[in-house]
Amino acid sequence: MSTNASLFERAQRVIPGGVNSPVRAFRAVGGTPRFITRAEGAYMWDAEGTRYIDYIGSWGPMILGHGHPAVLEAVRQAAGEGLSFGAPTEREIELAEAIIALVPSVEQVRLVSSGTEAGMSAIRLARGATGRSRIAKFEGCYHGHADALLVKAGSGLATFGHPTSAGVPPEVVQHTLVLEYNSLEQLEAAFRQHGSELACVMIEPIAGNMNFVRASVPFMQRLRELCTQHGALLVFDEVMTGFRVALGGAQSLYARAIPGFRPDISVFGKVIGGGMPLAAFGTTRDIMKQLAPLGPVYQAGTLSGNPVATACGLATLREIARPGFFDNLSARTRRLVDGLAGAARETGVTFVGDCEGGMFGFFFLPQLPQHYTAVMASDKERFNRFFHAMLDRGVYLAPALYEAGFVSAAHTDVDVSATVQAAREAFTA
Ligand code: KE4
Repeated sequence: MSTNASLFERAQRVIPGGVNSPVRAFRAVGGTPRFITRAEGAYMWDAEGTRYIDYIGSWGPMILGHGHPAVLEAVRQAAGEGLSFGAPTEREIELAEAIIALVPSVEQVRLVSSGTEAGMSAIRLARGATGRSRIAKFEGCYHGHADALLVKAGSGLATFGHPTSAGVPPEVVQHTLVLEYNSLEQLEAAFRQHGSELACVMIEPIAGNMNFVRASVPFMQRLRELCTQHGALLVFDEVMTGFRVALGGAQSLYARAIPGFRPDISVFGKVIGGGMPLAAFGTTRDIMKQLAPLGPVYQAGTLSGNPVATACGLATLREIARPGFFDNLSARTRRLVDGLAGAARETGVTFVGDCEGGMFGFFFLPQLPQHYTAVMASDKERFNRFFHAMLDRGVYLAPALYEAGFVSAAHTDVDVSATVQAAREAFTA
């Protein structure tokens, strides 16, 4: 039988870092990544036969748990009819209709194959629709690896960014402004200086790429006002939060707090593919008519709207739209976070957690951080020890302190209790 270590050694010979996405390599937490052989419900098994309670869920898509019968049946049926046609199908219409029915701000969607592709296309659409080049994002938010978005804050207030990755020419990110998340001061300054030049402002409404940081309601309200006032489009990156924190995504939560709130463009991924390569971006019909073949903004994809992926996504959306689904998921996720906080109190560990729907995060900090600098002040070594102590106890958390966690409908209260018990031990490991 292959071990995780032997597989990792072999993988590194033929795949950079042994992985097809960097975070999987465990470099942030150290140790050997687990090579997963199969998953079912709330569990995954690695190459050595060890079972884990899975709080990654493929980084969000597996909201139903692994191997949901209705999803597997839909995929089997679709696969038998054909894997890919490169021609339109009725199922793409059905998935578009399902997304639009759940998200009032969206009148039309374009299906693509990854969150990166959706975010990149949303930026291009915003630039094409406004005729403006400059964009703004927030430090700590990740919107996929399109060049224009691999950027870190410039020095000083509201200055244009510098590349965070080699291979991204500085001129590609010179139009990208990077602001501090939840900073009204920087928001006001940015719009004072550049408001008329901004095509869009892109934000993770709940930043799962900073573990779990909420944009405050006053901040979001002001962002919406300034975008409207200056003609910049507000792009909600709901790749992680969409159909995960609520059936209508994070925007439905802000619409409850801010009357009439809606973003201009929404980006989706993860859950809408149910574990298969599928993402989407959408907005009003008026803006979407800028897209080829109707308008001048080009965007395309060989496997966009793939018939098997759309079957998987549709079956997933049908299940999460069932009455009570999010009530149950939210309650179970809340029980997990409260249980972890209780175990931390019992063991005298500084800990704070938060959750929304089936998404959660926690920090070894006295209070919830509001921005990237505060998140990165979290005790990294302590997190890494905790991560491995939990992994050794059969609980698979996100292998990085800046990543969120995910609960599925397949997680039971027994799983939550087992996780809390493991944490009680792991906090003092
Ligand atoms: P993908 O291209 O990985 O499908 O989506 C990019 C993306 C866009 N927007 C948000 C808010 C995202 O969280 C992501 C991807 N999330 C990461 C986890 N933080 C995926 C895991 C990985 O990179 O392997």
